Amino acid sequence: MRKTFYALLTVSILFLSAHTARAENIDPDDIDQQFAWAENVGWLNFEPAFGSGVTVGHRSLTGYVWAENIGWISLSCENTASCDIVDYGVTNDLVGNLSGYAWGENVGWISFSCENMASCYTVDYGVSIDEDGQFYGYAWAENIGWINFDLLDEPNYTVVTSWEADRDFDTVPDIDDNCPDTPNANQANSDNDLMGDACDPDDDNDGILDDNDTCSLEDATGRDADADGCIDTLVLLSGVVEDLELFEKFEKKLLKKIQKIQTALDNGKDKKVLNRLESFIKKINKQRGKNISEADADMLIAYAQNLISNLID
Ligand SMILES: [Ca+2]
Ligand SMILES: [Ca+2]
Ligand SMILES: [Ca+2]
Ligand SMILES: [Ca+2]
Repeated sequence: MRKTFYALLTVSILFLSAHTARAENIDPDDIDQQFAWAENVGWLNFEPAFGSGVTVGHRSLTGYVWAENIGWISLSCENTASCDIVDYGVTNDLVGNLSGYAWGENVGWISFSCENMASCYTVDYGVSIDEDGQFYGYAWAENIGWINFDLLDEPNYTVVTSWEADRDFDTVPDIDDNCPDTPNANQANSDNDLMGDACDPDDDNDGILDDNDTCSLEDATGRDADADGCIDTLVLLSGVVEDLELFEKFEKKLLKKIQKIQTALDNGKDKKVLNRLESFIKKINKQRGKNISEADADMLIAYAQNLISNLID
């Protein structure tokens, strides 16, 4: 037994000498939230007073766990740059579901997920990290049985990390990220809804999707009769009329009316503007179903009414 201990100590020193300088990220609040429980060997310390401790990364865990009765447990072959010889390690799937194997010098392989051996159908187990950085679940060690992270009735005996999932690697953790799958470090969000501009199909929330929205950052809700995503304006009305492909004679009359409204507007004659808009509406209603379809008539009248509302507003 003593011999084993010294052998262990030697290996431990070798382990420690190979430690990288990565900072561990266990127990961020410094309240001893760093222990799992192995049913047959006691406490496992994820942030021991000596050694590098454990670092949780987006794709893998590195460093060593110290168990008072079984010595060091390595979480990655990277610890000793030995991946060319034996490739092993505990992996993270970017969102906190762990799998893969750790290696205990004296206890052999420790599996962090039943998926490792496709045994979930018979024995379902695994270790995960939740949004608060708390580990939960069970690992399985071939020689010492279950390692328990679910110590809920023992609040001081748990493992907590400051690592936070950030699956698009934009440095904004998933939990705060308005586009967790689209990198957008600036988090720009024009309409202040739940989706950032980078992943929001309708950046101004006016119901016209960005791809079809000529004014994708202008909320035209209720003021967009022609559904181009822009607030209706007199300047754009001539183009709207031209796009309708009306009979040439009728189109010319409407364009002339619009020109007159524009002149009144330029001269600051608001009353005249209103009267001429009303006259424009009347003209369209008169030709409804004749020189202009019902649908086009409805649209142009709604457009003119939006201009009237804008004036009154
Ligand atoms: Ca992110
Ligand atoms: Ca948005
Ligand atoms: Ca829009
Ligand atoms: Ca419009």
